[in-house]
Amino acid sequence: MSSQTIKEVDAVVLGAGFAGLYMLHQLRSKGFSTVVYEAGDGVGGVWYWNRYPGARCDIESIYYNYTFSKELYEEWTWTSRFPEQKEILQYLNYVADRFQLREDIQFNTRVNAAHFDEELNKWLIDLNDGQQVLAKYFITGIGCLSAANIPKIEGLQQFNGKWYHTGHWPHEQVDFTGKRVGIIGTGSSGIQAIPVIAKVAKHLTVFQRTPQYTIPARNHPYDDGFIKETKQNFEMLKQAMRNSVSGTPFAQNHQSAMEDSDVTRQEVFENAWTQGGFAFSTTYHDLLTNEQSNEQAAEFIRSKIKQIVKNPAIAEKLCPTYMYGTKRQVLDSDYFETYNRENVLLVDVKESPIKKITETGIQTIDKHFDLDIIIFATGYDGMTGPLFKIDIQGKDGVTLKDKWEDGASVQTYLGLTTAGFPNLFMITGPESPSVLVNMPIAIEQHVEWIAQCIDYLRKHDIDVMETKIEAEEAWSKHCREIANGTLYVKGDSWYTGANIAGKPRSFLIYLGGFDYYTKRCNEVAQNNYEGFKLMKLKSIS
Ligand code: N01
Repeated sequence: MSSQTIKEVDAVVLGAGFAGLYMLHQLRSKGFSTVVYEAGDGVGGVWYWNRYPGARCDIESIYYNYTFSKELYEEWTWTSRFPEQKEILQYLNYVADRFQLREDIQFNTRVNAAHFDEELNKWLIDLNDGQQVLAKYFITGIGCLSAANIPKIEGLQQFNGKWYHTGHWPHEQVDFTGKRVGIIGTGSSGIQAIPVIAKVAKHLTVFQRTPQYTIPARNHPYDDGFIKETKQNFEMLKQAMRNSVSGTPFAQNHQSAMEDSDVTRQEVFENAWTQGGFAFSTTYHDLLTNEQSNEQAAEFIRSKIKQIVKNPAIAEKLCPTYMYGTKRQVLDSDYFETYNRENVLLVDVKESPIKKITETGIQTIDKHFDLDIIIFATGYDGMTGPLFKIDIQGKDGVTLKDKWEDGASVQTYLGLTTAGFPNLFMITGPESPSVLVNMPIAIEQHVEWIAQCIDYLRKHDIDVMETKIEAEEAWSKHCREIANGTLYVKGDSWYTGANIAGKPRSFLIYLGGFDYYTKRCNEVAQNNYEGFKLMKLKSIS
């Protein structure tokens, strides 16, 4: 093929969220020509798309930001403990302007395909506007949860009302006043949206398939003194987060829940419940490895649900029975309290499955529910879903989907690269710590590693970097071994792919700790990128 008319850059980055923005900043500051392609018309990634009512982060705002710039940390002031989507989006817009990133971002542009050209040793990238671009490096920053799951329910197209997915929420305000609303799904998105919509809608019907363990977020505004102290402690906080197990500066608890007496354990859980946020999940170290400990936590939350929800029959339906924490811990604001409202109805779709969507609402096997608006809070095809949406083709014409057998046999090296796909990097890819770590911190670590790696390749005149198969086999085996020692793998969740009909089951999050993971990535770099084949063009031809 001729590359004469095709635009060429050093690196193409996908997505202008936390990952893409920082990747662009890093590469540009090292002198690499870089372009970011973003499907939306603005920056923000997940925070651009998820504008549903009640959307906010479940990591505390003072930790949920970049740490690469002290100045940036000092300039930006969060207003509350758990930031609203709007505020995070404002932050990312501020970052984009502060570091003049927009000039190298092409908005409203999707990458349809990226094929590795073995003659040129470059990635040929096809955009949805028909343009093509060549890049030495192809870097995905598309997140783990960007492929929306809209269940195939018969009749959706004939519904006369409006319908939305939480992850593709319209930019204009949706007015629920006087409306009969139905919401399908009670994960993090549904649980955030339900209390907010219930306050405005005429009536809200919640179609619940699996009840959730959710903990009060106990969001509150920050006071000036706290913010000042946090900013003064920036360096300490940064180091604490970057050297931690989870990307947050919390000390790890090494105690088993079964070591405490019943009374003490109740007190520990009660304190965490009162504190709100993720404190509950860190009360004991073995909540996700020991079934007995897990059941203690689960029973505590069930007892809270029964205290809060006045109607015992509804409370019973809201009590989860799966193992605590094997789905993502949800944080809420008045979720269970919402079921005490007269205008809210809970429908258990395991008891009474949805049969179809009609012109006027939802028909379960027992009853028809008249609705003006249907909301799908039905989650995502996680981890591999966003990557499989793009036709990524490596050497010998093999696509990522083929290599990974639609997700049945995912193999990566450090969750960053995969054999047969030279010069491809995945920010927070499968088998990296990703979603079980504070994401901006996980992203920074990946971005810095990738930027340093590309810089190393340039300094050593290396044109092609490719993962050795034995390196990725060893990494994947290590990931699986750790995961199999936990209860996560027993859960039916998007972590395991069980939420998507027909998706092969696999657990693709590295659970060995962010601190260990970072150390391992650094060792690989220090050992001149062990586990990779580093090739100069002269030696290839
Ligand atoms: O999606 P989910 P989400 N019929 O997959 C149900 C992050 N996040 O968008 O459990 C009926 O968790 C499904 O039922 P079941 C966070 O990491 C973070 O809520 O599969 N129901 C479930 O109840 C989170 O974990 C934040 O049986 C159907 C729900 O839909 C991740 O995103 C906020 C169904 C989907 O829950 C995903 O959260 C929001 C069907 N056919 C999201 N299909 C914060 O930072 C699915 N369901 C706070």
